[in-house]
Amino acid sequence: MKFDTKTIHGGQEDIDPAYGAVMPPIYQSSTFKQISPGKDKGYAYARSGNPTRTALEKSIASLENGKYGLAFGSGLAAIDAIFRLLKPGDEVISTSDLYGGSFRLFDGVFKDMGIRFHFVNMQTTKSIEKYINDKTKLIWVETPTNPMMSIIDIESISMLSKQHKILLAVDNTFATPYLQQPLELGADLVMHSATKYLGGHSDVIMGSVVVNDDSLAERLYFIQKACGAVPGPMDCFLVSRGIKTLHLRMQRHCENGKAIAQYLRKHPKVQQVYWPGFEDHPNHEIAKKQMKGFGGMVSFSMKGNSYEEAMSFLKKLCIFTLAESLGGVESLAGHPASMTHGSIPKEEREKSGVVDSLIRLSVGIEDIEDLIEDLQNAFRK
Ligand code: P1T
Repeated sequence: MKFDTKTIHGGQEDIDPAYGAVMPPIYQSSTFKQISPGKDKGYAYARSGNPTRTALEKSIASLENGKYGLAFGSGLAAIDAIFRLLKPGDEVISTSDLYGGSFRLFDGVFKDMGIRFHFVNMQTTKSIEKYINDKTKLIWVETPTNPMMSIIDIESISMLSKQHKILLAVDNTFATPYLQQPLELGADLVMHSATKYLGGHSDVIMGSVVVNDDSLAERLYFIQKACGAVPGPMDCFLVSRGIKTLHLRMQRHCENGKAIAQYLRKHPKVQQVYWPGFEDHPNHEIAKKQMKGFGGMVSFSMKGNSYEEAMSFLKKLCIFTLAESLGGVESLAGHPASMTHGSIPKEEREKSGVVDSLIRLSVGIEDIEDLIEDLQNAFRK
C-alpha cells in the first residue's frame, strides 16, 4: 500500500466488526464486560487498551512502516515512556538543539533519577563517537531540530548505534512520516508529538511511539499500562481523523513553507532564515537524502538581533497567531527564547542559535498570498 492510501486505510482492516462503521467508533468506556473472571473479548480495562486507541496505534505504526504503535497522553508522555527503558547509571547522547520541553524532562526529571545526558551538536556523526562508552544506552535525535531546523543524518547515526548496540530514538514530529521514516533509516524507536502534524488541527494533545522489535514493544506496552499515561478515546478518534488528510496537508505545508522561506530570505530586515530546503543549508544534502520534502517550519532572526523588534513584529501579525505549538492547519508564530525554549538556560540556547530576535513560524495551509501579506505588514508598520 502506498503512503497516501495508508493514511486512510493503514491498519484499519475490519475497523468495526460489530456494524461495519467506516470510521473507528469512539468507545467512550473505561471498562469492558468480562465473559467470566479474567476472560474478556479482547479488552478489559481502558488503560490497558481501548478499541479506538488500537485503531489509531495501528494507523500510526502503518505510516511509519513499523510493527507496533503506542499512543500516549502527550508527546512528552511518549518520551517519558521511552526513557523508562533506562536504569540509573545509564547514559544518553541527545541532540543539543531540541524542543525545550524535552530538555526540561531530561534535565529536570531524568537527570535526578541517575541518567547522565550529553547534549551534542550532531551535525556530524563523528561528534557523537567520543561520548560513547559502556554506559551509553540511548541516542536521542530530533531532526529537523526545534527550532533551528538543523538536519541530522539518521542513517549514519544508526550505523554507529548498531555497532555499539545502543538504541536510537528519533523524534519525528517536525518531519512526519510523510516526509521521513526513521525506522527505514535504521532507528529503533520513532516518537511523535501527535499534537502537531498527525492531529493537524490544534485540538488535541497526544504522543506516539512506533517500534519493530518484539521485546522492545513488549516492554513499552508494559510501561504504557503500568504508568498509565494514555490518551482518551475521543482524542484518539480526532488524531485518526487528522491522519486521513496528513499527505494533503503536508504537501501544502511544504509549498507554503518554501514560499515563506524564500520571501523572508530576500527581506532587508531579516538576518538569517533557517529552512533545510535552501541549497546552502549546512545539511541540505542529508535533508534531500532522508526527507521527501522540507516541511512547513521556518525560523528566522532579525538584523540587529533586537528583542523589542521581534516583539513588535509578532504583535503586528494578524493571520499568523502568536502561540506555542505547530503543525496545525493554521499558521502560528512563536518566539522560542521566551516561549517554547524558555526552559533552556540563555547561554545554552544561544549556543544553538536561539537568539532574542529568533522567530519560529509554523506555516499553515492558508492562501500563500495572504500569509506573505501578513508578514509584509508586520515588517512594514
Ligand atoms: O506538547 P507535547 O505533545 O507533549 O509534545 C512535546 C514535543 C516533543 N517533541 C517536539 C519536537 C515538540 O515540538 C514537542 C512540543 N512542541 C511544542 C509545543 C512547540 O511549540 O514547539
